[in-house]
Amino acid sequence: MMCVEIAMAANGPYFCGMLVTACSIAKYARQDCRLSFNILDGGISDADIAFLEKRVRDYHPNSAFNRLSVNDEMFKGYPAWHGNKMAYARLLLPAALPDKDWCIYCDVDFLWLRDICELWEARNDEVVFIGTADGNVDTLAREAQWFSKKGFPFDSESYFCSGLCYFNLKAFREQKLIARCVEILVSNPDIQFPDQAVLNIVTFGKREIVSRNWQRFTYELTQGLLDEGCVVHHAGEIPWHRYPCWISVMSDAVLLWHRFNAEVRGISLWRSLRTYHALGGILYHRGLCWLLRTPGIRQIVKFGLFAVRKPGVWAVFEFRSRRLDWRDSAGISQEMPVDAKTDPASAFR
Ligand SMILES: [Mn+2]
Repeated sequence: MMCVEIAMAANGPYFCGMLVTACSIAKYARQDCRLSFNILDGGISDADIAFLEKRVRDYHPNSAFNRLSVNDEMFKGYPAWHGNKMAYARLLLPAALPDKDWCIYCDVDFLWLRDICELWEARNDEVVFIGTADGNVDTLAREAQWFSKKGFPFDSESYFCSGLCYFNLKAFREQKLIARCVEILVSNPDIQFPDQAVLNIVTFGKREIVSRNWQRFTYELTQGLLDEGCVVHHAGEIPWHRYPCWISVMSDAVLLWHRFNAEVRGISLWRSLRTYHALGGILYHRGLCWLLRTPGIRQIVKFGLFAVRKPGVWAVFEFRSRRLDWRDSAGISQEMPVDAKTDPASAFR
């Protein structure tokens, strides 16, 4: 039987993300394969791990768990990323899983709506790494500049986002690529996207790029993509994170995550939202999203902001509200087998 090796890393505050990511993998994976979850644990409680194992097995009984302890001390001397160093945990995988040849690593701000076994079958021993093109214009521009300043080769078509890393662990060990990553990290404290940049450097010319449906940023989501089946990455839009900024909107992609979280935890959608967000925050950020989708109000806000010479603020609004329409996303949620009494959708009906 095929056994899919999966790895994820989290500390206590990110456990809520890991739970949703792991359960979504389990839910959409076909049943005639084995799922092996390697949990890089930066401080998760035993009770949380037990709950995760139980819920994952409810979706996919043939699942196994391997808990590996990680701490920030291991990454001394590496530049910090958003205040913590758990992003580097993925660099431990070739050594932490010495008897495994391949492994799919993913961030814990993911929602899988596609069968991971299909990606597992894309293994290709000719390459050391499989990823998806990043495609974010801003990231590519910044990285192209930094790479050329440092003399590293760069190609925007194959520059990948490290939220999803499909490692050929055997090749990484044989070619000692992690040692090379560490060397680059320690000698370049001005690196902009630490783990992502070094992995792009050491795998250059030796990687395969697969369909971006294996990693779609929330701002790209459309009903068509959800129908095809894709993997959602909440980069820059963490569903359990409070963004205090007045121009933040609570997009439909965030509600989609909460809907799934509600299903996993057996609570209502509203309860899921309230666990992480203040009432005023929900009403304001969700209200803003709704207002900006109303064409007349859109025009007024746009006109007003241009009149006071703030086209940049308008651009941010437009970018953030250009996300999947809530009514369209009802299609996908109806496919989730949910008990009528715990149906998270009922909160908004
Ligand atoms: Mn992420």
